[in-house]
Amino acid sequence: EYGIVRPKGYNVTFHTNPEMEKHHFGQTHPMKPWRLTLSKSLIMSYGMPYAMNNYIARTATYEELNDYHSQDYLDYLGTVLPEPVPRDVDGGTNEMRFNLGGSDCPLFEGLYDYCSMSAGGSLDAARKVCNKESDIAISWGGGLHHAKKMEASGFCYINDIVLAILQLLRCYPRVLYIDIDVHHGDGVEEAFYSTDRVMTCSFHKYDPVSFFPGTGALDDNGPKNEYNPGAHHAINVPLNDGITDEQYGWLFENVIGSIVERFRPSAIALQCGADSLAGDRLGRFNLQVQGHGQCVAFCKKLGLPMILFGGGGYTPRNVARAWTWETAIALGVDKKINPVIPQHTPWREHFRQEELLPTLEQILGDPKPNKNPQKRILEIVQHVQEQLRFVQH
Ligand code: ZL4
Ligand code: CA
Ligand code: ZN
Repeated sequence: EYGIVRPKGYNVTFHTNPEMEKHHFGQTHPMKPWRLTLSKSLIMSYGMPYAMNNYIARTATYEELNDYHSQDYLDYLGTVLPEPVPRDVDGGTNEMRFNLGGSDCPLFEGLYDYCSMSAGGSLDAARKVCNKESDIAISWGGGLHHAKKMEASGFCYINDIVLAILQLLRCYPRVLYIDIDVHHGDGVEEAFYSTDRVMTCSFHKYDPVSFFPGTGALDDNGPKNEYNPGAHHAINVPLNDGITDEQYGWLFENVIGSIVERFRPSAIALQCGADSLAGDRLGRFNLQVQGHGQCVAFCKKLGLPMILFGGGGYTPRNVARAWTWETAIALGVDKKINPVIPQHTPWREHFRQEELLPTLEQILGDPKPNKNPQKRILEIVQHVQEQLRFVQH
């Protein structure tokens, strides 16, 4: 009666590399790879590994990274050392060229290994989905959506998502990329700006002046010219501080519902950045674990092969809660299928935060005033539907 039941005829694969989690960006840097360890131990404590196939991710090879990233960038990434001594003129120039070594993208011990493990997990996930060995493949160590072909950006050095989608395109005609990280998924959008085989859709806090990366306006829909098949294949949902589960869920279902109807994707890549949760150190939204997970549940119901990526998330206990809940959703949280996965957010054993309530309705952080008028929410859906009229298929 107890114990996790493996859903019949349905495979979830889980891709991690425990070595990745040991890397450090530096004492006070917000990106903490150990949040992956916290998430995994919570997932394990519910016995979820019994319900899925678990793989230690390979490290991606140079050639695999080179499927998107340029050789001179990779060569430099592979040789930089984290010593804080003054560099020669050449080294300094390359760091500027590739945006490496600043406070957002520091050079740390084992940087190249860290990057190839993150990419390895997402590539393994994509391959399992490609050869139909996996219905939902999970890579919580991936989701690094800001990295560019020749440049690091916003804590991201290698764009594992782009690499995984390139893999999916070998076996699926059309891929829908969805991004619920609080930041704009600019790197993935840029990579597929000129193809109609990938549609990208990011939901994010948008403020061109004061919120990173400053791109992703409602009318940023891909370069519009008659020679570009990728025009109208970038969808952006710019939001303001304090959006709630109700508003976000309504928007998500309308926007993604309309996209799926029009674009008819054959696979989904979903970036589940947990910095869109309330109480995140860098985030601005008011989403609860329930609302964040609802997006995963909605995508699962579409019945398409899917990869779940991690991403941002800077309050580790909340990251672990969300990704644990979303792993459970991938497995099917229906009590009849998985009687031991509780319908509430776990807390007691893992977080000694007495003030937090043990229910999903718990408030993860101080709620922010909601600066998203209902009128604007409707305007966004209307704009998206107008864009989609240009999309063939
Ligand atoms: C930090 O405390 O907005 C980095 C970054 C390092 C340690 C000590 C250095 C103190 C917040 C952020 C100086 C920090 C100055 N340390 C950081 C324009 C900025 C230039 C850099 O979730 N300063 C840049 C990037 C964003 C900027 C967000 C989200 C990734 C993802 C996917 C990337 N960059 C202003 C900030 C700290 C730091 C404290 C920080 N950086 C907050 N927001 C940014 O989408 C994984
Ligand atoms: Ca986003
Ligand atoms: Zn983010």
